[in-house]
Amino acid sequence: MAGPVPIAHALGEIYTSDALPSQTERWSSLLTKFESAYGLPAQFVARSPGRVNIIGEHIDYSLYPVLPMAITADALLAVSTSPVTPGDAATTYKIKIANVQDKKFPAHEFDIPFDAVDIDATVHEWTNYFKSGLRGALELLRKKQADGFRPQNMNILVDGTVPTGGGLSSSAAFVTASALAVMAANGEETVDKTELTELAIVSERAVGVNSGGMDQSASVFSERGSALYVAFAPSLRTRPVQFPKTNPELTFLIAQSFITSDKVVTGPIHFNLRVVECTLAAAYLNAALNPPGTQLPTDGGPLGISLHGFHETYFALQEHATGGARKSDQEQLQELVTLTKETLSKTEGYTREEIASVLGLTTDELNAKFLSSFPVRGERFKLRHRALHVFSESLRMLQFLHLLETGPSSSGGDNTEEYNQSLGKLLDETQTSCRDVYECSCPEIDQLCEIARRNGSYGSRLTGAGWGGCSVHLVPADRVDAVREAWEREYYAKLPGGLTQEQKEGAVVVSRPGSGSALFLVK
Ligand code: NG1
Ligand code: MG
Repeated sequence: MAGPVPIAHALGEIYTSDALPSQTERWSSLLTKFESAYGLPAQFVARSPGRVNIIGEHIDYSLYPVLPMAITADALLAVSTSPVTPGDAATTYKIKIANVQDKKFPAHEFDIPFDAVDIDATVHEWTNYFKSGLRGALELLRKKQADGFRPQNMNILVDGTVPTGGGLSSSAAFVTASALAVMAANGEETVDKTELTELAIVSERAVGVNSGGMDQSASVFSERGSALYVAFAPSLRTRPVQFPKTNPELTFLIAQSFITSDKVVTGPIHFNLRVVECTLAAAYLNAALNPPGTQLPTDGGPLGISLHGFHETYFALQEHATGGARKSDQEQLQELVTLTKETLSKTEGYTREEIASVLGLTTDELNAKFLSSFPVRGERFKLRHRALHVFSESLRMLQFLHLLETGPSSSGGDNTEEYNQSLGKLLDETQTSCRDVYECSCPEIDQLCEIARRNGSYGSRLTGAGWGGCSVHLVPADRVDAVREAWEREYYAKLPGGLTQEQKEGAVVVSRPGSGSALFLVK
């Protein structure tokens, strides 16, 4: 599974039996447009899908495992390359990049110096995502290839179908497809999936978001027909997880709220602030509960240390001190919920001064260490709430995974209904925790969930970062139409301003788990 990204040697191979006819048209039209834009044919297409997270929300950047799956919507980059004119005079290479939606995403030409890719994260510009993939891929290429490595010029035409700002990770699809395209353009046609994912995780941070690693992993590693278990510590590990066959079949419905939440814009009060709060909670719990001077591992979290690192350290020290047996992961998480309630007692949150004094730092030192790499705004940091969400959500993720792996019990009678309800209950509990404890839902998402449950969904919740975006619902196949119709009547029809035809068509998707990143050579 950690193997290279597959290459199809003829473009025809992507038209598998379940590909929609519209996909065939889409690919042909991309290649035709490429030729008319650049006056020569594309040499290859890099593809990466969006993802929906099934369970494990806002815990990836605390380095706890998550369970997403790839969706069919994706980012495609059609590419042709040419070498930089030889000779010592050249100091730059040329990237021409355009998008099939050229009004929304205008074309650009960049002359980029050989040695550095400049990204201005303060400007909200679609090509920043390409550049972040470019920067990461070049770092890897420089390690792999001999001295004097010079990037190729590239002509690129992008076609993305993952809605932006919608919780389905258009950004990871675009960054991983971009990185893959740059690797291929520079002669690396088999790319190690772990390397590709890790570079995409780090490079997406260049766009100004404290990204976890779930999206990039799901985009790169997913396999058709399965969800993907992704663990981050001590290092990235993935494995496909099959859904049990039940009758009626269980489907995941994805519903857009059409409330756009853009992390780059609202990060300081939403996403990036949560990352900071979780990191501060880890530091605080460590100072309060571990012996003085205990250092947490810098384990790859966006700000160095993580709640997962605290978790591991705390129990390792406990086992060592008491000589006791290792508790199960579920027991440990339950204990952490209790400890958090006792230790982080202030429900109104903590000021910088209060946190600094527990950590034995000055406020300036605290700011420099935790509050300066990404802009955040906040007077009080709700460490109790954030830690409680992370530990309880990790517990729910493990319980959900366990249910999927054991399936409905075959011992005596049919308990499918009860089984489906147990899965759904965990999803509903995630939504409650996101709404009340992590405070990342919004009234519109809450409403979509409520409508769905009333019409036959077993469990409903937001997916992705929240504050708008998408929701995911576990619905038996025979209730899909009822849920859809209820949303149409009670939610979409009432949205102020109404929906465009395109929005109507994209509002609700029945998603099948799709396959991850791939490169297609054009013959
Ligand atoms: P979205 O907003 O769907 O891209 C974000 C993070 C994920 C994860 C989820 C919350 C980025 C690129 N993605 O997803 O890593 O933390 O929120 O579970 O920041
Ligand atoms: Mg994103």
